[in-house]
Amino acid sequence: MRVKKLKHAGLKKWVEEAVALMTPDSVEVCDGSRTEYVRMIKTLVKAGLATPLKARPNSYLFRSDPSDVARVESRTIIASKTEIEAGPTNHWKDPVELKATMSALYKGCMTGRSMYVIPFSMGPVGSDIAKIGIQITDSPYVVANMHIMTRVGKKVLDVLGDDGFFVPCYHSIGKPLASWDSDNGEWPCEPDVNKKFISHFPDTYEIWSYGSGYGGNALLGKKCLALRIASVLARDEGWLAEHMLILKITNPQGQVKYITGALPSACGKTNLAMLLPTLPGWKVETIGDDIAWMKFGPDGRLYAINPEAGFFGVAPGTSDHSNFNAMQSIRKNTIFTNCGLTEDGDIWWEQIGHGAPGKEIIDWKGNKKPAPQTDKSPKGEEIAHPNARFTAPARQCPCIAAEWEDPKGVPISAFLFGGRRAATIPLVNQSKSWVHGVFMGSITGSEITAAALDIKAGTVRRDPFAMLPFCGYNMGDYFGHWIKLGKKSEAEGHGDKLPKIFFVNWFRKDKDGNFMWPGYGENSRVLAWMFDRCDGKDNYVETAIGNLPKPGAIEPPPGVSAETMAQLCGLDKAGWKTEIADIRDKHYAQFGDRLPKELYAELDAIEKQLS
Ligand code: SAT
Ligand code: MN
Repeated sequence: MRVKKLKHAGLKKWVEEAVALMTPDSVEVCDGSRTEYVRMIKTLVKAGLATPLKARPNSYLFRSDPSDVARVESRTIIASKTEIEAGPTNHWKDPVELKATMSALYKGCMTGRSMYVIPFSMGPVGSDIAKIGIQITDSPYVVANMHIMTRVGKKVLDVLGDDGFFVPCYHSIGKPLASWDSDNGEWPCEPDVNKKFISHFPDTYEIWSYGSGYGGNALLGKKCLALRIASVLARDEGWLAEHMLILKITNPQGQVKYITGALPSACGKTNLAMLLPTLPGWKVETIGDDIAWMKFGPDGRLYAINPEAGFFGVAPGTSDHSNFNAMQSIRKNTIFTNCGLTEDGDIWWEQIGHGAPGKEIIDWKGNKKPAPQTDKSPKGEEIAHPNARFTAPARQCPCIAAEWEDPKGVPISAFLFGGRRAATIPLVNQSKSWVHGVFMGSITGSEITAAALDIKAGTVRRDPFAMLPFCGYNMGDYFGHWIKLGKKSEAEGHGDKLPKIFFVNWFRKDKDGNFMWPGYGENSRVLAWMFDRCDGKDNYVETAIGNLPKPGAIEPPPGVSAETMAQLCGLDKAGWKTEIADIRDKHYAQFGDRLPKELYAELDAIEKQLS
């Protein structure tokens, strides 16, 4: 479609301004069709950027530039009017200055390339909870990925109408081409990190990204729109935009509940969303693996949608053992980035569960290496980049729930938070109240050292609500927003319908440094306990830190003794005293008077009960 044909005057003007600034050779409005996808891929194969995979139908491997392999948090900016609005956990720049700097970079940046205008919906098209974004990009790789990760095309423009709201998203890889040139197999980007910008303008709900073609830097629907800008929209409009998986759980009696969960990276969030329960008769299905948008319904319950349409998952570590359903999801129609390429035309990565076939393999940098016999590589010599990714349609997941695209969303019974904590934090703990649950979310974090005997208080990297790099405004205010929503629901007489809140920790270690809990499918035992808690079952003991499982309430998995269970589910008073001090002095202190007083009250109350 041509820009001239755009019905939305604001959109048309915005695109025309971008064209004048970025001077692409041609412009096209994307329709989201299969033909368009195929055309993007053909362009990418011709430019030497995509390798078709013999072993997987309609699947392609890309290798990015070594300077462009992950989100760049140091260049991710929240450009609110004042620095305090961005808060202590974000990078801030003055919006006027930043726009001037970036406009200079955008000038002529698409010369020699096509500009694609991508109308996309985050969430089922037309859902009350969904939002529309329009991304301008010069990367066909981004277009193809957006086709998988979001809903793209004319139907989105139809919903937008001639005056609907959209989040404008500028994106350029920052690599103009001479008219006679092509990418010649070299991933185009701006290699100078100081010229990369992932900018957010929360006051005008705008996103401007420059210099990177990778992941969250470039697929602007995901972290930029669905979390950073959406968290601001959610604050302004009274809902929640969260870095949470959404799962459906069915008990042996056929009763269903929906749970959302926030875990920092490297805690197995995608694995949990696609878990295969070991508990007989229980079933887990997936609604989403990364982001949840939640709004209160007229009945006072909180309804969640998955704003995404695909999985952008970390490849290394994914195997039939760790995540069978993810492995099934990526058998076809999948884009792989920075994985190894085997002699038989398949992808390979560390901890995929087997060595690589044949004699040689091509690593993520394009170099030939001996094919690994096992699925491990020495650190620094990985075949796949540690942040190698797969982009796969969610509908290909064998355990995707039938209602995953229901525009109404699914009613949420529980939230869970968690982190990687070798000591102190119990296997599962239920909050005593909404505010106590917000407290739990606010102290979420993981240990930064894996060395078992080296764990001291203060080595925890707090990642509140797993939102640290994804909150579009002051995180103290964000905690306040959570508290406010709970209070409003209680004031309206719906307090009993608020989701119950839990904190989990699958990663406790014993004194020899061994994991005490087997994790993976056995986590279904913990989900089952939570399920019963939501129904008010008397399966808990009240303690200073929250409601812990009654002895025997969670049947130990094979190989876990009753003593270990008692330790996993017990209250470590001394550990918690240190924890409380760490939260007060190192974590909460940074937010100054923006930290809601209710959270200090929770801290004081726990401290008092512990002494
Ligand atoms: O690259 S993304 O931001 O989409 C994924 C991640 O870092 O969590
Ligand atoms: Mn994520």
